[in-house]
Amino acid sequence: MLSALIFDVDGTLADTEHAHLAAFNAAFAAEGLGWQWDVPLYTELLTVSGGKERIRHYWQQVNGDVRDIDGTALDALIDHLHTVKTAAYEQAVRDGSVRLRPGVLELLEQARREGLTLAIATTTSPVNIAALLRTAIGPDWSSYFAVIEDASTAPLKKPHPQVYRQTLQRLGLPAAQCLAFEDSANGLQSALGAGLATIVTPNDFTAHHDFTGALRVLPSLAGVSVAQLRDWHAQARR
Ligand code: XBP
Ligand code: MG
Repeated sequence: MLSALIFDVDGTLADTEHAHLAAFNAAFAAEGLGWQWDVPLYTELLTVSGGKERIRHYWQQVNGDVRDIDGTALDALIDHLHTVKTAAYEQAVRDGSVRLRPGVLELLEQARREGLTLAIATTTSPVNIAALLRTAIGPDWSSYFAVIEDASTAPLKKPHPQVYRQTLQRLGLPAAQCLAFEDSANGLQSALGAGLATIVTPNDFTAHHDFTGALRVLPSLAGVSVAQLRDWHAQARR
């Protein structure tokens, strides 16, 4: 029996990564770092989940073995850059620069009407979720989701399964009664690691990823009904 749908945020509920990329670059410019990430580089960097982890990964790439600042100074720089970036991203989302992907809102609404439980399992920051969904769904957006696990509650980032395991634990449901929705290989591995059948809707940043193990790989959730999900879920359980 299908009881709950668990959604990733970035790239799945909405194509957010272009806005994240612009926000990272705005933060680097504001700090005079002379860093400018382009789409090909960001596509690579997205294999590192988590904005802070991504900045640290890039710092180590460009600084190689140079240890010109000690660990605490680097931590402080990364935290500051990420704070500036998150504020820039929030503003961009508030300005309406990010839309939910096709079929997402319809599916969320239909799932609620049919009594399915909804949850979020993401590596992004909580402020980003609120900014995106307040704009896309409205002020009552959080009432849609029984459980939200994010970067503030699950520090081990995807592909680690922690965020999905904690979501299932808080839902009080076995993985077998749920479906996960993801856009990336890291996300798929994280959901599979928690035992979840997973539907993948790739985007421009992740179309080339390996989605072996996905229950379905779809261009989007447009036209996907709860009945269809129940059918796919039942097939997966056979
Ligand atoms: C995608 C991520 C996040 C975003 C940036 O999250 O890995 O790091 O790219 O957001 P999801 P932060 O699990 O929703 O696909 O800078 O807040 O990390
Ligand atoms: Mg994602």
